[in-house]
Amino acid sequence: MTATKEKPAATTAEQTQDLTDGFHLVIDALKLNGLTTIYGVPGIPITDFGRMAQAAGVRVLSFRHEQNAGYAAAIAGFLTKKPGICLTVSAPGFLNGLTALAHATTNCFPMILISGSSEREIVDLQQGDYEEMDQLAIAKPLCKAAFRVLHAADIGIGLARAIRAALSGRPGGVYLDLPAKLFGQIMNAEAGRKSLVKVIDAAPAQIPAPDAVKRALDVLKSAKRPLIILGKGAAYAQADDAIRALVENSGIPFLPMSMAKGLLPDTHPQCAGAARSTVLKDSDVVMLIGARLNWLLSYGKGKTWGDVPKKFIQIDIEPKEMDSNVEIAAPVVGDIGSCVSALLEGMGTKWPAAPADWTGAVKAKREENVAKMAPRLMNNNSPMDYHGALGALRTIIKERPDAILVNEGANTLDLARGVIDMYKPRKRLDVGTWGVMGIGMGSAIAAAVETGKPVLAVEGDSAFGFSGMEVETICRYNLPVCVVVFNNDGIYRGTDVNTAGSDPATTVFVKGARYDKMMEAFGGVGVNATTPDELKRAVNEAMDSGRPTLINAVLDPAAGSESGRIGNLNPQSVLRKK
Ligand code: OXT
Ligand code: ADP
Ligand code: MG
Repeated sequence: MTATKEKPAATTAEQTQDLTDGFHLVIDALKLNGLTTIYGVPGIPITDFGRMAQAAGVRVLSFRHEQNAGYAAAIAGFLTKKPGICLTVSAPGFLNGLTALAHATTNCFPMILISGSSEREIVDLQQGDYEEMDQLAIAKPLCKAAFRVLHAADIGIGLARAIRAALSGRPGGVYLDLPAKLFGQIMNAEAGRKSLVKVIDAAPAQIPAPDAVKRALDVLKSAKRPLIILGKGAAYAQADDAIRALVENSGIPFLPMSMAKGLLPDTHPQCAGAARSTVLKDSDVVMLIGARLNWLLSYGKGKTWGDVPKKFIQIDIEPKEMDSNVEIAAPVVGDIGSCVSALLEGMGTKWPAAPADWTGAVKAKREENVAKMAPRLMNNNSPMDYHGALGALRTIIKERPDAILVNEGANTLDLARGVIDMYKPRKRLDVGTWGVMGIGMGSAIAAAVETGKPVLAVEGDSAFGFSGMEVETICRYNLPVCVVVFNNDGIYRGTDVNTAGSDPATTVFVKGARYDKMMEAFGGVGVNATTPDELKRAVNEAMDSGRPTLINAVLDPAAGSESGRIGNLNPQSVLRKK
């Protein structure tokens, strides 16, 4: 790469011909590794970097807040198996991006937060630099790895280390600290080119030990009531055909975790999503594929799991995950594609079908629950309740299985998860392991950018508020995103009253707010929908047109319960006056 006029240190024509600089080396290193989309917010010291990257053919999406850019990068990592790149300015921008980096790490999504930073000499002596902060030290405990590059000649290695750390083993978030001075450093262009590293085989196959595979098959064979739980690690692995073959060849009921919905269709005859409590309680052997026994699975013990003694088989790339909560009878450590293929091979063609009394019982429970819910989805009430509104959206996803569903909120999340069937892998993106409000618009933007598919974002009104300003970003890039805000005037409900004073209760918002006007303010389409029929019509129009749309879905403020389906996690005070 030859230097261009942006390079401040290059002064003569002779010098510029064979020089490069930090700006260009970072761009070239990203491109060399196929990382051609950046989500970020510009400012000192990375404004010019964004311009130059754009000029060099990198897609640079500018957000209104780094946290949303970070959530976009995190979910881009999940969708593509390449690290999503988030670019921030120093201290405050870096901190804004850090929540998303921690979220990516917690969820095992590969992401690299690249942040400009202030000058080491001044920061380390705490002499009060512009946006002074020891960013590397702060990032370290919140991500999988953190690196700083001080010399232009090390940019290639720095980025290679970041990519490998993000992708290999259990994926996660990586921090890359680039001090302002680095960008302007110049070096010989040829030497610069040679210093870049194309990362070969960043996530090498990790083949499970044959003993481990045999042990797992022995345990599985002994089962009378086997269950397969699919987690978002299984969705991330993109081993869709092998997983489907494992499920179908064994005939075992499967339970998808939230973001694994659609790996096999929720309408698949073996899907036990609608018989969740039954299969958790009554199963005797449980095979976890890319799912952890954390809070979302009640740690693998207690009331949720009932009295039937369980044996667990766990497939995971992270050896330390085994026995983290309960004993794992058959750990299978490796990447999901390799592990599932090895299991399939071991099962051969004569694997006994799962016991019919068990599969029959699961089917009966599922059908009972589906039948129980069906009439609630058909109402056309105004104001809407959750089931009426979700009944309309469920049909839309059924008719448009390629669309990506983004979902956050409390009731809006928990009820949509159950009501809206998914049909294809990696089409449901939500709050993840931490239950984060605010992933909505970042996820929607990245989903549209990375896949080119239409996106339906179903948002609680509180959840939407965390990233709502990004509707401008959606309009600016003219993305095919339809946002539906389930507006029940508040967090969980809009009916709380503060009996102790004139301030509103802590969980309620302005009554009758019109979120649709926000989208109109930026040239998108805004619709106020008061019935499920109106909602359905408006969403279909948005999905057909591909125009940025926000539908304010007017829900009954009394609809919803405290914390959705996880109200039990709220601590109770015996002293609280009712
Ligand atoms: O088997 P049983 O009988 O048990 O029945 C189950 C299934 O079998 C059945 N089912 C079905 N039946 C029929 N048909 C079908 N198709 C079907 N499918 C399933 O239904 C039941 C339930 O099934 P499910 O859902 O699978 O099972 P369950 O028991 O719920 O599973 C347990 C869990 C734990 C796995 C599941 O509940 C789960 O995944 N939960 C995730 C919960 C979560 O993460 N919530 C988000 C956090 S809540 C809270 O923290 C909020 N905050 C605070 C805050 C946060 N989070 N973040 C930040 C940055 N700041 C603050 C805030 C501010 S939520 C929130 C805003 C809320 O307000 P909004 O306005 O946004 O939202 P609204 O509430 O809508 O107003
Ligand atoms: P869920 O919330 O859906 O239950 P979790 O986030 O708890 O899922 O678990 C995902 C698991 O998947 C993590 O333990 C992670 O190590 C594992 N994982 C991620 N990618 C792979 C992969 N390619 N191969 C094997 N395991 C993986
Ligand atoms: Mg709400």
